[in-house]
Parts: sequence; C-alpha cells; structure tokens
Amino acid sequence: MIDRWHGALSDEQIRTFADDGVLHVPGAFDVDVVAEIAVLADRQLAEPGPWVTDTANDPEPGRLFTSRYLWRDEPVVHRFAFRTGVAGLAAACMGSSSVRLYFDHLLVKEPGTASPTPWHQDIPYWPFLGRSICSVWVACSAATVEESSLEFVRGSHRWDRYFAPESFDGSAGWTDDFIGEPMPDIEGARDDYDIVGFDVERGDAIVFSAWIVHGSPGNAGTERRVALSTRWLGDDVVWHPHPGCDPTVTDDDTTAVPGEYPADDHRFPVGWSAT
Ligand SMILES: O=C(O)CCC(=O)C(=O)O
Repeated sequence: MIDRWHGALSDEQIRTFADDGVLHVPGAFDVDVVAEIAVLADRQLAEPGPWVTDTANDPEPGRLFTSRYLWRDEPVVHRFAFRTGVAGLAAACMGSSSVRLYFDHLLVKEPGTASPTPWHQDIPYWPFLGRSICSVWVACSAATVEESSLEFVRGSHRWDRYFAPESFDGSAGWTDDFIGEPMPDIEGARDDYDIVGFDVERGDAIVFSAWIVHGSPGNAGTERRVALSTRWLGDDVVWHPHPGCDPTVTDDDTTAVPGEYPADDHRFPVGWSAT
C-alpha cells in the first residue's frame, strides 16, 4: 500500500480539513494518471457501465453524465484507487488508521451544461454512518468554479443536520422514501452562507467530508469537465442501510452487519492501512 501522504500533509492542512470539512490539495496526482481517467471518460460516454445517470435527453442544454463502481472492471480506476496513494490521502485527512473503498464515481459535465449539481450532503445517500467518511474528488480537466469546479458551505459538516437525498439529474425519484430534512435554498441565499469554491488544475484533489454541503454550477466553459470522486470509509464507520440510500449496494451484496464496521474485504476493500 502506498504511503505517499502520511507525513506529507502539514498540520495546517489537516486542521483545515477538520475545521472546514474540505481541503484543496494542488498537484496531488500525476497528470498522466488523470489523463488515463479522461480517456476512460470518453469510453464510458460511448459504452456506459451498469450504474449511470445521464441528463443527455433532458430539455436543459448540456449533459451531466455519471458512472459508478468502475474499479472492479476498469484497470484504470483500480490502479488509481489502489496504486496512487489516494487512499492514504483520505486516511491522513481523517486521521484514520485505515480506509476502505466504498465506490468510485466518474463525473462528466459537458460544456454548455446549464444545470448545476444541486447543493447536497453525501452521507444521506450512502448506507453508512460515522464521521470518518470522505471523498477525494480529483480533477481530470482544469476547471474554474464557473466551469463547474466544486463549491462548499465551509464548516457545514459540523451542523449536525441530515438532509434528504435528491436526484442529481432532476428526475422525480432517486427514491420516494427517504430520511432527512429538506435542503435549504442555499443558492437563493448565498450571502447567508460561508461558501468557498476552488478553481482546479488537472491532478488537483479536493478532499471533503461526507457531511459537508456541496455542489457545483453548470459548465459555462468550452471544455468538458471530468472528475473522479473516490469514497473512503474510516475508522468509526458502520453499515447503515436506510430508506433512500444508494440502491446499488444492499444487504444482499455484502457481509456487512447493520450497526457494525463494514469489514467486507470483497465489497469494501482496504485501500490503506497503518499496519
Ligand atoms: O462533480 C460534481 O459536479 C459533483 C461531485 C459531488 O457532488 C461529489 O463528488 O460528491
């Protein structure tokens, strides 16, 4: 397991992640690694994997395409998740003694896409509970916030609130049955929130808590925006399937036991461990 990040993050970076819920790490990954992922995005658009959302047929201009759970079948994603040190970066930010991969999420936003990725929290979508859950979102194309890089409500991971999941593509139902309060109208009251956004270069990482409220605007640029978000489970995580969560991994797919740490090496493999 690659230990590229342990000791490489400064105390200030680790404090920023704890306080803000998000950390921008410029130049975290080699550009040739992210170039491979951009090529994979071309292939996925042509031949989508099994777990896709796609707004291509929406009346709104543009396209938000996402594809998940590629690590088992796509060597590029497997290599990225287990050979680049990305898991160690997640563990270092969270102060976890090990991390397991939950899933990978390829996110493509074509130029001219009007629809934003709506403001949301990740945790209500996922069949887990715990504070030590994060994503490492890696830019495979340069993007300013106007070109659909991510924005965050700084510190919202500490609000102790749990917002109902909504579909990313604006369709009525990710689920009709869910847990959580409605997301407030962040966009309509931006001045009321401490919003921070990050312009990114290829290879930059944005590490963020599954509890932080985040989103991204449409893509007003002229280039495709491509990112790969890997999701990591830290020390205090327990398996917690619940109404409205990700239907792609259920009790039937894992040996994880509700309320217990998900020690399922097959479904949630260890990406980094201190031992
Ligand atoms: O890439 C995007 O537009 C959204 C990404 C996101 O919400 C996530 O990775 O959790």
